[in-house]
Amino acid sequence: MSNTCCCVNDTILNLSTKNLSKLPRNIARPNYARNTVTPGIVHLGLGAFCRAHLAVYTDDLLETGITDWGIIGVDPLSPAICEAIKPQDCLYSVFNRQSSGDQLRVIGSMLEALSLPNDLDRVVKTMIDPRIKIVTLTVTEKGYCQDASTGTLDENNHAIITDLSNPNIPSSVPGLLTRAIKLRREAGILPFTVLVCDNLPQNGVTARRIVIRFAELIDPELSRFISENISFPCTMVDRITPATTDDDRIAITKQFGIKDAWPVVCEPFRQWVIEDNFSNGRPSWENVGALLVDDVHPFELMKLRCLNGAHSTLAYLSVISDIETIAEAMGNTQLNDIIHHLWSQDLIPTLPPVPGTDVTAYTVALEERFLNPGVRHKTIQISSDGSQKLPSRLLEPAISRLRAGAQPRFIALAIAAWMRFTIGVTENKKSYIIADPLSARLKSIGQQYGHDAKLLANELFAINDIFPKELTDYNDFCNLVKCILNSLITKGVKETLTNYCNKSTCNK
Ligand code: CS2
Repeated sequence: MSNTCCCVNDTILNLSTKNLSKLPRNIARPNYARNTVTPGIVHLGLGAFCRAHLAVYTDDLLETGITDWGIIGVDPLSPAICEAIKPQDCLYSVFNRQSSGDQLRVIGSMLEALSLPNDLDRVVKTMIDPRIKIVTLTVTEKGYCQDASTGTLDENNHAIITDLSNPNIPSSVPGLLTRAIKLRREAGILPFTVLVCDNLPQNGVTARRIVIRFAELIDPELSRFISENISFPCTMVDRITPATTDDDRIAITKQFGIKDAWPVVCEPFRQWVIEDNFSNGRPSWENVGALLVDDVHPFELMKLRCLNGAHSTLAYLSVISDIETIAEAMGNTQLNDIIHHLWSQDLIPTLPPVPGTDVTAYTVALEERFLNPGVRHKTIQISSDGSQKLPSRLLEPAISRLRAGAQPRFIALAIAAWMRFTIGVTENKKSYIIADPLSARLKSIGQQYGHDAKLLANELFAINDIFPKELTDYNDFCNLVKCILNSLITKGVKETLTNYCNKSTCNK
């Protein structure tokens, strides 16, 4: 890889169809005729993840000569990414960062970009186009409007209440899916498959339960139709993609001589395991590296717990102790040790056998991935939405260890770190934003009780949207969390970890 700017006549090229053939030679780009590709997928959620994952697999597929699986992207939250890539003919680049040299690849599988609520009519029309056979989703955990305590639809969610009273103008993901399914059915068009690509446990099963419940509340007959005719395969999706920064945009221009309004930065690794259960056909993603299986669950548990659980643990311990990125955190000897204990003692023992996978080797590879210095994955980014993430990443494995009679000491540490995080101020007295659907409640608890570990923990443990009663009934475990929290508040992360690892604190 060359670090010198390699532009045509020293001009910086904007990304566009017209400029594709003029791009510097070290940039990979679509070799297929984009104008022959027709849409087969509507994707909801235009963030970095889908553009570095689903769209890349699909781009690989289009390279094999297949033409009927282009993607129409929809941003359900904001027009920003859509507005950025539209002038580029929906082309964007994937900036793959690795020690052997950064690589840039322009992706062509996104044919069109729309956003909500501005383009609602067009989005719905597209979703009922008979050529669309799959609706894929990356809308984050909270996008599903799930009630964490029941695992089904959160009927008190504001967007759900609005959509139930006006289902023809949906604003939520369950509302939009239900609307499109209803219109397709009325028009006699075969239903699409709903392919969830978010980090939810049993993501397809969960989304199915939520959509069926939503439909039941407006039209029980439609709800029956969904349960009998629409498949919601489960998936395990993996690629580390930090939020794009201006520094990334500048680095791309400097290294590759092009200007991309909204590139995606990611690691080289990617993995996609998909349950092979599609009601209306599917692309042959298995030809481009995806694994199509009967049961995704073991893969999903391994990834949610070992990767995402370790991420969240590192994120909370790091934000409170002013460590900015996962690479720095994993490079810190103490934190590195903690993660190894977390994997070996508290998480790996909860996993069923994962076909074709040596889980210990998986964690060895994870360590390398976390240490990738090019991927500046901010700990504050990962700290977001803890109320949605903790249950599947750390609380479920904690319960599984407790049921087995073991004390998951390192999960207790992670929970205590999250509790300390709700105080909103680092050890160096810097404030940070607590981004979470429950942020108002978490902040008010953190501010009111942050001086007292017991009170703080009691208030947080009482949020049953996060902590199931089965977990909080384990008194010794809760007391352990309180003890660690007290140490984090009074002594800080470094001293707590030293004492905790040599068992001179909270070790009864
Ligand atoms: C991260 C994930 O932000 C987070 O919570 O743990 O986005 C993680 O990077 C991806 O799941 C990796 O596939």
